[in-house]
Amino acid sequence: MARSWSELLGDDDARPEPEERRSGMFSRLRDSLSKSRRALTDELASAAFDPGDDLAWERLEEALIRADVGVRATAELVRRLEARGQIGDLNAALAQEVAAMLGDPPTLNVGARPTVVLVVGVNGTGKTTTIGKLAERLRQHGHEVVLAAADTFRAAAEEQLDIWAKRANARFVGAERGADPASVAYDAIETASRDGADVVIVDTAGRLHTQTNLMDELAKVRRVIANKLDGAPHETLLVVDATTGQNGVQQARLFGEAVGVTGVALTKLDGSAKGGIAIAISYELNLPVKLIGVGEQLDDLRPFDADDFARALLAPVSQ
Ligand SMILES: Nc1nc2c(ncn2[C@@H]2O[C@H](COP(=O)(O)OP(=O)(O)OP(=O)(O)O)[C@@H](O)[C@H]2O)c(=O)[nH]1
Ligand SMILES: [Mg+2]
Repeated sequence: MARSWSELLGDDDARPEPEERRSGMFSRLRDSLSKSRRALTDELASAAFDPGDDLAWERLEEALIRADVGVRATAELVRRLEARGQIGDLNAALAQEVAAMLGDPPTLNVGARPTVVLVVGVNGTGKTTTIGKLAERLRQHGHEVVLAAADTFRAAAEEQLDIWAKRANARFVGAERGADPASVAYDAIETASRDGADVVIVDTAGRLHTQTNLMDELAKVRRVIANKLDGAPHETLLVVDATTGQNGVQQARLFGEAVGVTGVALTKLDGSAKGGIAIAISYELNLPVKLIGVGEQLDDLRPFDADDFARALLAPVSQ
């Protein structure tokens, strides 16, 4: 049974009216994308867009590439805009095409018991923080959560996850330092199955996508999870730091080859001018962005909404 991430996490904006709530969330998203938006729209806003002007198309392409949309996604966006003939308001037209390219709202299959979410990524991208926020939000919405500290590389990593587990009232499964990360994942699924928990989230040590032996270790974690429970992991989330720009595409490609990534959590969008990477990853690799991190607070993790993202990224600067 697939459920949307926004249904799973809800939104904790207290305003009662859905419209008002949406606009509150939207303005926060717009604020956090302000650097990315400036990088993109400063270029575009300078003159009215004339589809007959080749230079205007060139400027548009350059602006998109500079904003980390990526060469292929940029070419596709331009192709779609050209196919429109009349463009009118360029920002609005671009926002529509970006939203269409980013696709449907992301879902998580929660029919299984437990649902297993494996979280992977390069060092320091925000894996543990994202897991902590996720656990707390899932708990708030009535899901029993088990956190697995399969980052056995650093003692501090386990402590950090344990703190989040206590805060979120989630079960915590750890191991001795240096233990096999795959065995921690195994134990956590066993614990969750025994206790009837709904979701297991497996934290892993950060690693470079180019470190073959560490990528092999991750593939083993995945294999052990898959052998332990049919259909698991139900989600393999790659956490990408939005400030890294195009390297994120390469990370997604190589992690995808090693462990079959099913979705991306794009963090630190709040401090990044490279939010366009969301479009590059999802178009070039056909890999949906499912969650975005827009700060260090609990409610700064949110389900990705293509329409809101596109509008926030391309809203006129004066708004
Ligand atoms: N501004 C901002 N900071 C974030 C976001 N997500 C995470 N961080 C910060 O990024 C830093 C690293 O976060 P961690 O969760 O420890 O990253 P990690 O991927 O688990 O790191 P390793 O386990 O060492 O690979 C922390 O200071 C977080 O508070 C975000 O969306 N926005
Ligand atoms: Mg960590």
